[in-house]
Amino acid sequence: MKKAATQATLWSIPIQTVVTTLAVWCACTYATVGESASGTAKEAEASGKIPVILDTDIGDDIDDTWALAMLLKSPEVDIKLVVGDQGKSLYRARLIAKFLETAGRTDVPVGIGLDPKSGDGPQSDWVKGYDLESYPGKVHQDGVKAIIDTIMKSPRPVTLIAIGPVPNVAAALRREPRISKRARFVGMHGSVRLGYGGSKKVSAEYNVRADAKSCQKVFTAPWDITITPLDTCGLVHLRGEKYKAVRDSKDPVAAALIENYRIWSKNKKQAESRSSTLFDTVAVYLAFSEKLLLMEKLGIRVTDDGYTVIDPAAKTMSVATSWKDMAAFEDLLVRRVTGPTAKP
Ligand SMILES: [Ca+2]
Repeated sequence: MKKAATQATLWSIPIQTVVTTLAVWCACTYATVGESASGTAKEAEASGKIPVILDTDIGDDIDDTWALAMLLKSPEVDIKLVVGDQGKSLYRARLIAKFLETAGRTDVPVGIGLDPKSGDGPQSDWVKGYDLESYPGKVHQDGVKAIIDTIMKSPRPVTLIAIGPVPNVAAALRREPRISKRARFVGMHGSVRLGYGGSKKVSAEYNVRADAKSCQKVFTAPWDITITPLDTCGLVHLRGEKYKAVRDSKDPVAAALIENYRIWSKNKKQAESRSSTLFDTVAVYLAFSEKLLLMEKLGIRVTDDGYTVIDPAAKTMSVATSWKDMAAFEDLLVRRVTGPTAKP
């Protein structure tokens, strides 16, 4: 714990310098884009879309599949890459690729995360017989390199959305520390004042606890960090008419999502009446808006056993600590998931 606090203190010294550097870099980048941009950059600027990378442990909890569906339906973002994280990398890459293909978005590259071991999980029946080599788009064998290259080559700052443990992101920072000056980090991580299920007892939240060392690396890097801890993301479910609207939607992405949920769910009855907790969808929302949430600037320190502790000496980040309007978020989620897939 002491070590983490020391690291945070060390980082706190150059933060002003980093902020200034980032501001100058952004200004320069936008000037370059405005003056002599390529067609692609010009289009991106004209559309105003936010370049994003999704780093996901899709294939364990089902909420990542909901998050990917929401991301694909969000016109505010330009999806540059989706990478599987935290082991089982081929299983995760196949899930991502088949889901993107279902959405008609094979323009989106897929990255294979670290530790390319075999192994599968509760959605493996959905990708049974699916060959990753048949994916018409780009598949990066080295997902960490793909994260680095995507960020370093982007003419605009990239938003890196992480919705699982973060070994890929920590490895990317070790290989190329400059990514922290060209990207901002948005994560579903931690438990600040509430634990699982709205409990008053904080938890060592899974995405942090599963690889606390990597989370410490990511949470002390000199980039802009925004997180949704359990305090907000741990409260989101769809029930009643809201859930039925997704369950009965004829949209191919919504249908694939529900098919995955039925395969994943141990409680078949539940899959017909309500969603599980949809933690990761809130991180997707924070990539393009904060309107429905109360955001606080807090110093957050990650302990070795996976807790996220408020510590004024630690790096300050934007933390979604409570909802202004969770019902409006649920309505938006339903509209997005059942609505049209966003165009590239
Ligand atoms: Ca996840």
